[in-house]
Amino acid sequence: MNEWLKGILLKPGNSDLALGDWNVDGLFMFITWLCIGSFIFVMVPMFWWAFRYRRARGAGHMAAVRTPNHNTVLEVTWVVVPLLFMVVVFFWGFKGYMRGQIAKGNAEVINLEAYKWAWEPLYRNGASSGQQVYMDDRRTPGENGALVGKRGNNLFPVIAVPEKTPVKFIMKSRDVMHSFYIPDMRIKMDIFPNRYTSLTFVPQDAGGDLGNNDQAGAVTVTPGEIPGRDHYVFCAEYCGISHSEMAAVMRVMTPSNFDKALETWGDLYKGKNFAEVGAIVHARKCATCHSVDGSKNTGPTWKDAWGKMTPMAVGGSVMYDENYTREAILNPAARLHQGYPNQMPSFAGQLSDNEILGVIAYIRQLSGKTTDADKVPFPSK
Ligand code: HEC
Ligand SMILES: [Cu+2]
Repeated sequence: MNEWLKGILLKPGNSDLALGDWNVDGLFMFITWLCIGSFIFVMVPMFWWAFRYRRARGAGHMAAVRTPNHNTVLEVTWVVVPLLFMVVVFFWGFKGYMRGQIAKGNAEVINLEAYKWAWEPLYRNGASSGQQVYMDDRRTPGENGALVGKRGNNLFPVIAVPEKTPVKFIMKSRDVMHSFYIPDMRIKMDIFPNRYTSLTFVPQDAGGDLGNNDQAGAVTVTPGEIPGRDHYVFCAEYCGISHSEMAAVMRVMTPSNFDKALETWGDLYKGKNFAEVGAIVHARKCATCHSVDGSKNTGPTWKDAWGKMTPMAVGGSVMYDENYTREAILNPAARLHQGYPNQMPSFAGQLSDNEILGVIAYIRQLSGKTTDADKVPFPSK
């Protein structure tokens, strides 16, 4: 009965917090049964008494009868008994909370920055997420090998974690409050500007041996695909208009694949030219707002944009060239594209001059105006 109800209410858990003693799932089910029990305990007598003491047919008006208004034994009982249940819930929950706070042994420390509207992990070797995926990708290869069918609109970063190894996330926000939420890991922690929060858990299922967890059908568009099992990550704190698109994919990898991912992601631009680096920058930092296929998003598309006169919000127009692009990246509010909100964060200090040249090369390429300079190998750092 318990397993049956649990199967309806919860996805299979995939971390030590879901599976261990004092686990989140156990407490969740305890509270669920407590609610069901108290519901029955209150509702059944209530309906029974309402029926039992109903006014008899044809009885007419009755004089009110004085009823007892005080019963010490009863009152102490209904205060103390629920209190005892609450004390159990408190210590059970507190124990679970501490398990999510105190890292076990040699935890893999991962820094995580949240911002409107994306996630950026930072690993021990300086690598960030090197993969972006579409969630719920239902495309299959059609003619010419091109993918056809339905998929989501947005790209989401992959956050890699090693299986069966304690991981510790140290989190901060670049702007407003967010919340790191992975339903099937049973973790959720708020993230603040000007303050760190942390949480720790042991991911369990890189081999997929713990049941149904292939939730996000992921397709990689950036180099270095490393396999693992994917789990949804959501922001659980309303943080502005694109809050609902602030998601990521947590990929649980075998420890050796995890090391491989860090190595590849630590040197993403190796062997790439400027336009290719621009495509990587786009996938990692700009794809949530700028499409490359002509579709309108929070920001204007980059397809066929280069070299055109671009209408400005204040009237008039500006040539879409190197200087306009650079200014739009470093100081987006300076000249707004007509019909678009002032929603772009400044990337000053976050993109190197060469990366900006990469973006310029990429936008040129998307407009069919590639120059030789765009094919120059990108200097490794
Ligand atoms: C949160 C959404 C968002 C993100 C992320 C974002 N942009 Fe923008 N961007 C916009 C919006 C909205 C505009 C139009 C308003 C404006 O001109 O600032 C814009 C305008 C631009 C323009 C001017 C284009 C035009 O048609 O006028 C460029 C160039 C640009 N962004 C580059 C980038 C690059 C490069 C990145 C990633 C490093 C990026 N943007 C990330 C929202 C975003
Ligand atoms: Cu958020």
